[in-house]
Amino acid sequence: MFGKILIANRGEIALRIQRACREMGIKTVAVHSTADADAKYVRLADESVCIGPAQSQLSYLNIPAIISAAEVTDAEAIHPGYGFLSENADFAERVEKSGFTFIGPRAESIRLMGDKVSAKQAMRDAGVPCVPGSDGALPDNSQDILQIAREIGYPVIIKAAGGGGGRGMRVVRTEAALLTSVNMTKEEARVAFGNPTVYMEKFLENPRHIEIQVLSDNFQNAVYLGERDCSMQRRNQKVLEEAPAFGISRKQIDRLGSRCVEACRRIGYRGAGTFEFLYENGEFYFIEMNTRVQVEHPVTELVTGVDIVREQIRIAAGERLTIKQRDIEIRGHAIECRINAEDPFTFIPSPGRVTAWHLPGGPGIRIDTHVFTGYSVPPYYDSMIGKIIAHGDTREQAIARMRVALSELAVEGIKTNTKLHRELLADERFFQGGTSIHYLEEKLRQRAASQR
Ligand code: MV4
Repeated sequence: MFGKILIANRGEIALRIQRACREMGIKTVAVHSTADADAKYVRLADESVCIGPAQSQLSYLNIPAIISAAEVTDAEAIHPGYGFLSENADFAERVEKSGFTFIGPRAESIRLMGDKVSAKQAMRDAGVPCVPGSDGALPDNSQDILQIAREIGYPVIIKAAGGGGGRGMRVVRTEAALLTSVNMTKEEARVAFGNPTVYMEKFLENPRHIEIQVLSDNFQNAVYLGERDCSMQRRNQKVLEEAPAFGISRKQIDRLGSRCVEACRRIGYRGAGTFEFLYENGEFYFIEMNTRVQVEHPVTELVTGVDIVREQIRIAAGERLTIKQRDIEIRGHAIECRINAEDPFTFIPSPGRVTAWHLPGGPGIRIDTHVFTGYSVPPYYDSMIGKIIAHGDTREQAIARMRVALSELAVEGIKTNTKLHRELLADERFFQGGTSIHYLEEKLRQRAASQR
């Protein structure tokens, strides 16, 4: 096992990773920008290194500074967390070439999944169900593009190979709009991702976003830890996640999970990963794979009892998965609310000093946050400042516990989206379960209209 790990991230996930390390008896190195010098995870780390100014580009995305920090502190491995450099194949490669272990998949797997065309091809070859669409990249010839769209049937969606997470996409509803839309998406993709490659899919009008969590070791052992429903989102930012997904049978998840595990073995995947699917009319369609630990990993931890970050570290250290698929059971239900420092109506970020911070507690409540009374939320990074996760025997109990938790949460000095969460937890359609990826935005439109 590693003696010392450098955590190349900030905020709640830096603290989450640090806790896993400390539990395992591993020393930690925190790296931080000047804006995060007084952060809790910096204080609690065995060592810390300032890697640059507030701006992410010069600190948390500064590859040479992070590798130098690992060198001067004699760290053996680097955990990238989520966001920042976590899905940067060049970073993973440079970490390994510098003699450190990257706590994540091989650079080759990150690259494969980073290109959405190659990712989809690999998954299709491995028997994972995909959205019907072009076989790979769209050709240059206009007649061929028109023909592909006719075969798929309108509406279609044009997506950039270099995109993902909702960036570089365009819905096309008529043949008249197709070629212009393809060219515009290509041009935007060339500018944004340095890669003009685009592909085409059938556009699914009202799906849910269901994802499968996997863990895979270096010895062809892989397991799936069930699914999460992440449909409650606004502008591709998840707001609330839950596990398991309401109304989807275990049998169907088991079939899908087995395909994901098989795909992991085929591509020699290592570490934690998430297969993202759209779910519509009882069918799953693969869209993307994330090669990192995700923000919403705690809901899976609470329903499976598996410590995902600990497993990431064990796998990176070359240990075998000790968990067998038959040992994994889904126990009860978990819901996560992401707490953001933002206005609950305009969603404008609200950085600043937290003058009061009262957290909920009690049975089935987990809080992942780096915030404390007196902490200043810096304006330079993502507005998420913590997560409340509620677990119960049933979805109803998890909801009841989350409602109590949200009623106890008291934050002063900055605005948070707590009010939005309270409204959501009181929402009849949410209570029924199974709402689509468009539900929250529709609800927010109605809320805005009723304000006028
Ligand atoms: C889609 C889709 C409908 N049909 N693909 C957006 C994020 C990126 N991961 C893929 N996305 C979508 N792809 C087809 N063929 C709708 C979305 C989509 C979406 C997906 C998941 C979660 C939230 C979303 C919000 C808007 C659109």
